[in-house]
Amino acid sequence: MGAVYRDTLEAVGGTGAYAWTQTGGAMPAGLSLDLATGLISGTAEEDGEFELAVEVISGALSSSDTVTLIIERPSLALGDIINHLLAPGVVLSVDEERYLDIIGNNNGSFDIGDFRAYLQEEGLVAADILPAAVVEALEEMDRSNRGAARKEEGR
Ligand SMILES: [Ca+2]
Repeated sequence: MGAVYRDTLEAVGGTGAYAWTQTGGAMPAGLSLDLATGLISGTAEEDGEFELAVEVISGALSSSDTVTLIIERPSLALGDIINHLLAPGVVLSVDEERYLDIIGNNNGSFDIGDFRAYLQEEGLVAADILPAAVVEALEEMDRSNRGAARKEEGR
């Protein structure tokens, strides 16, 4: 979850041109199958085991099979996430940051609300430990800080 995934389904024995179809199962959110190339790609936004039924057609031939995708959550240390909040871009990888954003508000960047979502998912805080107004104030502070950081970079 959070990492870019790319893998191509392969078939042999056809005419060389293959058309793929997903005939059953559910693709994890964030991933998609390119019907012309068999490429499964994207960034998974949910974990679990996903069994897909696929069919490939080439000329007069066809074949069916199942593909199992296992999506796992990265194992992160609380201390690393806190340090990353204090020094963004230093501690966690881009994939780990993306994972935290996915379980948070999925707005494309890591923020204090994503950290809160992580704490809730891990059972480290109750769902209602912070009133919504406080969370909004923290997120506004985070946005302001990012704006200030961008201005400094622009100098
Ligand atoms: Ca976010």
